[in-house]
Amino acid sequence: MSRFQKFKHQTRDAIHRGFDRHIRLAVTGLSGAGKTALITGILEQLLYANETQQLPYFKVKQQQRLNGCRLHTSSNWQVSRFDYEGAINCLTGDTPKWPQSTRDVSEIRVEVKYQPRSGLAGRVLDTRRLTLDLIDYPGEWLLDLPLLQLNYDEWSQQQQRLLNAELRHKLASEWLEKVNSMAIEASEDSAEQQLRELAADYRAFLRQCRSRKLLLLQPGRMVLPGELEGAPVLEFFPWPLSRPVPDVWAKRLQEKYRYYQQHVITPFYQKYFKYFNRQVVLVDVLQALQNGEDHFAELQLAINELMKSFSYGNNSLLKRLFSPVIDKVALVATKADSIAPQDHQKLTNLLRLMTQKQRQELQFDQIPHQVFSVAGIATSQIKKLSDGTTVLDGINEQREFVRVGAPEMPDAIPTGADWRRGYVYPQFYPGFTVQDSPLPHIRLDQLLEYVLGDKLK
Ligand SMILES: Nc1nc2c(ncn2[C@@H]2O[C@H](COP(=O)(O)OP(=O)(O)OP(=O)(O)O)[C@@H](O)[C@H]2O)c(=O)[nH]1
Ligand SMILES: [Mg+2]
Repeated sequence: MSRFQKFKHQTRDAIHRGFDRHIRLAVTGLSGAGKTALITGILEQLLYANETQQLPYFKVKQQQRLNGCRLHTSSNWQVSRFDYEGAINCLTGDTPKWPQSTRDVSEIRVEVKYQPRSGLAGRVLDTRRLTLDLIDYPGEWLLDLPLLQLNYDEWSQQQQRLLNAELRHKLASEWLEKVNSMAIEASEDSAEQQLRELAADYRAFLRQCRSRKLLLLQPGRMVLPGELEGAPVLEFFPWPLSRPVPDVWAKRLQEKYRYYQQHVITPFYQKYFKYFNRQVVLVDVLQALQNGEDHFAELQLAINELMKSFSYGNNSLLKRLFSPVIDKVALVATKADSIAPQDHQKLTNLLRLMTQKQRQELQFDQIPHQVFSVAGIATSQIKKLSDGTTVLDGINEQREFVRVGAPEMPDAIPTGADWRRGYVYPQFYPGFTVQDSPLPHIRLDQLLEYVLGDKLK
């Protein structure tokens, strides 16, 4: 992009922000939380808004003031466009499947053209435009953001606390033993070689954690390196023992950690995360219930850490022009189509309980926030059988029809006996064809109204 074009783009973005018509929505969620599916669902509903009866709560559509929506490449020309068409092809192809886990960053811009509600603005201007920017990225990389606020020692202490949990400790045992027993070499070259070896083992441990569905895995690039595969910047690890780091290692580990903060996390944060002004925090509560107590606790910790990485505040005009802050937050439990509709309220309540601390802080800062249960792409159908039981019909990975009884949904955070009994939720697969567009969803209209509605008046 030429300097002039870039200036033009930036000026236009600043003007839109100034007139309150530019939303950069942070879709925040760990790997597998449902970011890509939700973004696809949002785009699908917006593009088809005027041709569907699926959006009863999206007022601009209900009041027949929506002219339409159009997709554009984002103003950041160095980033790939979010492959909405590819995602829909996946979901509706010959063998429908979920889009793959995201491997890199992509962005997309939606232009929403609408008529203002009657009143002065309605008479003076015929149509207005709202731009909505959405960014998709690998969930693994999100967990690097909290590291920006921790030095190496603080990070190590946090990781040591995590290693006390039974499952992690078991998975780390070989690595811990190796760190503990390695004879420290005096020469710098040998020390470097030792750290490289221990970092490779730490990475193998992180990957094992991942395959056991643990969530708080840092540094994120070790789990999914992208273009950093094999780069020396990844040759570090948190110090896991209670005795201090040997001197010859300490300097190197701290240096690498700082380098990672400055050259990997900071640019990622500055490029994508700094300018958000609205946020949707996606949480896969059902998966965490199914995976058990340790996972559930890690998920709560991860949400807490993540939300510390964003700036919340009152988005005054001045702030909006120069350094936008998040002025509204939706906390969203995803994949609500995996349970019966009469249990959605319980799912919402559970997320409310899980995020009590974060909500109190938002409340204190007077940031509007609300909790939802949604499905970006709804894959099941609810049926009431003649004997009164409720079942969910869907398709499994082998594309076979499956019918399951409504799974149990706790209405409070489970306790010891509940965890021992455990929870199981169906994992449905998409079974759509191109004729099914707009694809079904659950409560995306309420979410859209909450996130965009006040800007579409
Ligand atoms: N039933 C149901 N399953 C969903 C829904 N959204 C996502 N899933 C499931 O969750 C998986 C992960 O969803 P993604 O949207 O890829 O998650 P993500 O947050 O983008 O994950 P990363 O790209 O790895 O960061 C999908 O492959 C589906 O199996 C939904 O609305 N309903
Ligand atoms: Mg994704």
